[in-house]
Order: sequence, then structure tokens, then C-alpha cells
Amino acid sequence: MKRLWWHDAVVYQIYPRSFMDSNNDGIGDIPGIISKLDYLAELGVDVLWLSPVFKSPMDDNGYDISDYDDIAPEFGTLADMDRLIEQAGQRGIRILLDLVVNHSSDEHPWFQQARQSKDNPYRDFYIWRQPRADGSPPNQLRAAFAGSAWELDEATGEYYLHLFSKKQPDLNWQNPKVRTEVYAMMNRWLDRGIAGFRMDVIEMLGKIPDQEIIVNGPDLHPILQEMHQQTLAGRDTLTVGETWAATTDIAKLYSSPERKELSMVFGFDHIRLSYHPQAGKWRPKPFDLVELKQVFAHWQTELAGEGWNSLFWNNHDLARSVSIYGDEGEYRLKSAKMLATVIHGMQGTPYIYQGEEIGMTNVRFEHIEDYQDIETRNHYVEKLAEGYSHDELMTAIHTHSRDNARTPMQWDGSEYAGFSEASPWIKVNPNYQEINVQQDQQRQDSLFRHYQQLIRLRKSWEILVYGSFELILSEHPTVFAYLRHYQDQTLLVVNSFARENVTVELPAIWQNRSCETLITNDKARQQLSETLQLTPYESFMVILS
Ligand code: TEU
Ligand code: CA
Repeated sequence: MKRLWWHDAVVYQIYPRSFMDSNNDGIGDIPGIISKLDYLAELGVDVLWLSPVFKSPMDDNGYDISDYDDIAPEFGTLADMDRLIEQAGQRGIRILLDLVVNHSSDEHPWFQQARQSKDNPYRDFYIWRQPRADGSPPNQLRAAFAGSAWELDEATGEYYLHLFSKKQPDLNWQNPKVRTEVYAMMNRWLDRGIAGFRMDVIEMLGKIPDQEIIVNGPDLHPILQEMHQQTLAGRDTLTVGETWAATTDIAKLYSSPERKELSMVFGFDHIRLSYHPQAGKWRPKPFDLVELKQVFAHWQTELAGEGWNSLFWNNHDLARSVSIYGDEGEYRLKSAKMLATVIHGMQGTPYIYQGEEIGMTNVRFEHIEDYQDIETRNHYVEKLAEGYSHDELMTAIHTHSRDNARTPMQWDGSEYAGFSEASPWIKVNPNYQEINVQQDQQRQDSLFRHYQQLIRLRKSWEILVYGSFELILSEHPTVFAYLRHYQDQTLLVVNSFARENVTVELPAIWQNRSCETLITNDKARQQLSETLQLTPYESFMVILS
């Protein structure tokens, strides 16, 4: 496999609205990110992925873009973005922007034009359909944020498609003019010095609404190959697609280098294990570790040599991993270190979401009014009207609301957690005084330093980057252990998900081999034996050679 710069890179995702507020208006901003570049350089990350900072009415906190070529004033200016690219570059850090082109904002000039009349030159930038005879929507497609995916535009008497909020009309990717405009915009940003894109719901670009085909449409990969050819080709970029519906076979189509589409995609099979299989995230269920191990092993082995994995627990849409997979109580830091080791020990590119590196947890606001996320609020209103109780809705919201990831980054124990001196756009998690950067970095057992060490290991051990993956103890209910093999080396990674001591029987991989501990959240091991005693949430990596 051709070696590429991002093969041993670690990406840090920033949700700018909640990262650092430099001008005390309660909203995070680009100058705030610049003020934290030394912190990020100290952590050792190579790439920053910024959730959208473009002009937007903020109906979906920036995933509804009204000007792809300008920065939302609440986040700063184009000059601030240029300064971020330059200052990050001085620290060897590259910038990915969030490409949200499945849809635009309804306040984008394209849509403002398109809705003027049926024969407006921009009409076919979007997807319009006649009402049915009885005036109802053209079909039963549902929007992700509740309700029909069709909104009637009174002015022209036609419905337009919006798979998310009605202020996020879907762009018509069958229209070559749309593709030409988007590619030109991508090239302007690449020429400005960004290193690539995270691509929002990219799997929807091939949609065929009349056949109710939303993801993985027949034109999807031809479009991505055209996009690559028109924008990414010849540039040293990193791209990652958000693909909730991708199987490993589909992930290979996106990420096999010879197909010239994307570098990698985010698969969500492991995330869905804490969702009800049919009802989804709003019917949370405990994850099963044996299933989780099978999912990770499947993605590790299936993509080996034919694509590239992304490795993550968290993002701006997901619950905090320590609250779902670890422990929020006495083992918060130890379980967070274990979860980090699980991810950073595997093959692929690890992603760290802001606050993950200090073990931030889910938030449990008492009142629905404290939740700002359109998905959460629409869900609550829709389900309350259907007769669900407030309490059962709030329990599900406490578990999987996207706002769990969006409370302000907790920098210190001062009011508003050092994020701002003004009341933030969303309340700070009440646990900010015991969970914050300043507090963590003063601890001997700092989680930040555990992440720092994992990132450094990736740079110094090729086995972590290019080693093959082998699951062991596959049926063990509380221990996730796996091997990495590379040349004459074997890496053993052991992770206990149990709150109590556990004993496991190791396969005979350790016999007659020296054992060097690379990282641990407990005691270093100089030797192994058939029987392994593990303390609660104990996790380690050892090199056997
Ligand atoms: O998310 C797409 C998406 O499907 C998720 O919102 C998912 O439906 C939900 O989080 C699962 O509960 C992307 C962005 O990550 C998200 O923030 C945007 O709201 C969405 O697209 C629309 O742009
Ligand atoms: Ca601000």
C-alpha cells in the first residue's frame, strides 16, 4: 500500500460554536480556536476538522449554509480563517472543513432565486414536485428532523425536498450546474490552503426521491469519482465521508485508493449497538460487548489492504463515549483511557472529539428548553403530541441527544468553564468544576497525557499504522482483546469493560517472547502468563517480540 501522510495522522474534531469564545458573546469562534492551537499542538494532533463555520441562519447550527464562500460573523471573518490555516500550519497542523452540499440553507441565494418561479434559471438546483391530486406531498419520504421530507412552497404551488429541516432544501445533484458550482467552491477552499473535507451525508448525493431511494443511489460513486477528478486529484488531501448506511463492502467502494473517491468514511455500525435496531436512538439500549467486538473486527479485517478505517467513539451528533461505553463515576478516567486505547490500538485514522481528551460526559438538563438541538427539540414536540410521556422522552434525550456533545468545552473551573465570560448559547455541563482541562492536567493520572502518549505511539510504531488485526477472546463478555501483527512483531491490546476484577485465559501468544508495555492505565507488565488478572477497566498495550 502506498504510504500517505495521513496514514499515521490523528484528527481532532472541533465544534466551533462550543470550543472557545474569544469575544464574550457566548458563542465559540475562530479566534478562540487560534488561541487554543498550542493546546492542540501539545496534545499532538495532526489535523483539525471544523464543523461548519460558513454563513448560515443556524437553523441546524451551521449545517444549513447560506454562503459557502464567507464565514458566519458569529464565528469570525475570512481573515480569521486564513490566520487559522496559517497559524495551524506553523504547528504542523492541517485544517479540514465540513462540506455540507447534500443541501443548502433556504436562505442561500440559489434557493432564494429558485423559489421565485418555475422557470427561474436556479429552479433545478433543487428538487421540486407537483402535489398529488388531493394536494398532499408527492410521497411518504420523512425528514430526519421530524415530519414530511416535502415542504409546500405556496408561491409556485410545488413541494421541495428537504431530508433534514425545511430550512435545508436538498440540492439536485443530477443537475451538472450544481456539481460545477460545488466543485468550483471546493477548489477555492483548497487553493486557500485547507487540507480536505469531512463530507456531510455524502451517501445521499445519488438520491432518487421518486423511487424513495435516499442513500447509495446508482449515481453516487460516479459523482464522487467526478468530484475527485475535478477537485482532489493532484492534491495531497484527506477526505472522510459521513456514511451512516455504509457496510464494509460499500466502505471499500469509497476508500479503495484505486477508485479515486475518498480517503475513508465514518461507519456507524458500532454506534447503532446502543440504539434499538428498529426504533433507533430514541429507544436506547445497552450495547453488547461481544457484538461490539464483532463489528470492530469485521471492519478491521474487511478493509485491510482494500480501503482505510476511521476510528471514533464521538462526534458532534453523538453521546459522550464515557457515558455510553465507560463509567461516569469512580472509574471515569480509567474507563476513558481504556476506550481511547481501544480506538487508538486499531488500524485506521483515530478521531478525537473536543472534550473527549478530558473525559467530558453526557449532560442531563432537566428542562427541554435547555436543549438547543433542532433534532432533539423536534423529536420531543412530535413524540409528546403522539402521547409519549415527558419522563420517557427526557430519559432518551439524556442518553442520545446531540447536545450531549455540544455543551461548552470545559477549560477550567471558573464560571462558564473558561469557555466564555458571557452566558453561553447552551448551558455548561454542571460537572465542569471537576471535569476541565486545567484540573485534568494537574492530575498524575491525566487523561490528556494518556491521549498524548497514544498519539506519539502511532508515530513511533509502524505496527499500529500498518499491522494486521486479529481478534482474540472473541466470546469474552467483558474483555476486548486483540492482536496486531507486523513483520516479526506482535502487539497485544487488552481492554476490560468490567467494573470489577476479571480473570482471562490468554492464548499462547506470549510464550518465549519478551513483553514491553507501551501504555497502560494501571501497572506496567514485564511478563505475561496464561492467566491474566485484570483490575476494573484495566487496559494496556504490550509489544511481544
Ligand atoms: O448528520 C447526518 C445525520 O444523519 C445525523 O444527523 C443523524 O441523523 C443523527 O445525528 C442520528 O441521530 C449530518 C451532520 O453530522 C448533522 O450534524 C447534521 O444535522 C445533518 O447531517 C444535516 O446536515
Ligand atoms: Ca464569540
